[in-house]
Amino acid sequence: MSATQVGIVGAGPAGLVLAHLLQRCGIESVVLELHDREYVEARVRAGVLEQGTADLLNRIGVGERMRSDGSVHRGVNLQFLGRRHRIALDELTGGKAITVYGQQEVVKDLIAARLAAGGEVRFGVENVRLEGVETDAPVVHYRHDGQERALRCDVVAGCDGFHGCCRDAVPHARTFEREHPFAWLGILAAVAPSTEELIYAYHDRGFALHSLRSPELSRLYLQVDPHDRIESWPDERIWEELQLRLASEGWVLREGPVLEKGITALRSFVVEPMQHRRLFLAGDAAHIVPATGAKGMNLAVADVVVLAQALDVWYRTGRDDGLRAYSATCLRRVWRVQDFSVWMTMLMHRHGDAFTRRVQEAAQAHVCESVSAARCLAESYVGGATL
Ligand code: RFL
Ligand code: PHB
Repeated sequence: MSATQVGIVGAGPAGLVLAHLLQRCGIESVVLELHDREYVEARVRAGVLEQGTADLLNRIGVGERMRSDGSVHRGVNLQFLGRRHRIALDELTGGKAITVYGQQEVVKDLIAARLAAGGEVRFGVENVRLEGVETDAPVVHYRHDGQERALRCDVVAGCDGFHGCCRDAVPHARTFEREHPFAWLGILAAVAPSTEELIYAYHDRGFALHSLRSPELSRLYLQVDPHDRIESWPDERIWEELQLRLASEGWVLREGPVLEKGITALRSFVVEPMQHRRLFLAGDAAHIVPATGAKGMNLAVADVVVLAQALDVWYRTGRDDGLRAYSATCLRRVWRVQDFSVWMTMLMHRHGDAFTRRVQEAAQAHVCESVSAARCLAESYVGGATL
């Protein structure tokens, strides 16, 4: 049996950032990942980093490519029935901004830095099972290279995403869940973005979003029915729908080859508590927010910052109050972000009856007309302080 101080299950943003933060405090860890490195590095997901997340990546020394290839956005556009309204993030928040940089690029940077520093990431592990998380010596069992292996640790960090196994090891957990009646069809297209800043568009035919990845790559989304299948969305239909929903006078949406496409349900999910004795859940393993607020990866990073600080104090002084407060500390941010993400979702998607739509239109007008409403949106969008 091998041993380490912190066994980390999952090499997504949560697991990899945690490994870096611990290494900086001199705490050893091993990361166990189900998929191979190529798969993890190619998975197209989030794109928006809050100011605090970008600052943290810079602080831990993995921000070089983000600074050169990512782009800092000082505003976002909301579009209601063809009329575009810019939210000046920096002016409304005292100088804060977001950074647009693909999650898979963040993951590549984290893996490269981890391996360069001599840290361990075991890719392609199967059948992970946790034993003894209620004791002082939990063990992570797994299969690797056809052999049964075991990793003894002081603490296990469950960073294995929404479909992982660690959450099941929290007994008496309470889950809170809402399936929103929409899904997002997302595409990555080989075409220069038609906009410098994101466009969130509300339209009679449904929501659409124009995001970016690089000077040659655009990322776009459409609200679709959660039961829709990707086969019923050939590329021509996707572009046709994007043209309709994003249309604005004097503006042209450029089209290009679709490199990747998929449908993801919009879901809200929270598990309480996020810990059980020596097991701590972080990121999507503990909570999912609908993508409209662009918060999932940022929340994952915020959790592991709290965990790393608590572990640092525990190892240095033996004080465990930070660890005991872990779940409560994280859940305060999680529910605030859930509130913002659900609000943004309801503001921007086509849903409900005629009454709901009138209320929605009033909320849209309020954001455009009231500086304090716009500031509230901007502050939530750029995110709070990451400890
Ligand atoms: P991840 O990234 O899912 O990583 C979990 C890792 O654990 C592995 N794993 C296991 N490993 C070992 N044993 C097992 N049994 C395992 N089971 C799973 C998985 O292979 C994986 O490598 O979770 P993490 O680290 O918590 O990070 C969360 C983020 O990935 C997620 O919240 C975001 O992608 C959400 N999200 C967005 N977040 C943002 O902050 N900004 C955005 O702009 C944004 N846009 C999005 C999004 C998510 C989307 N989709 C596809 C769900 C847009 C979309 C369309
Ligand atoms: C993305 O670029 O993938 C993205 C941007 C904003 C969102 C969600 C996803 O709200």
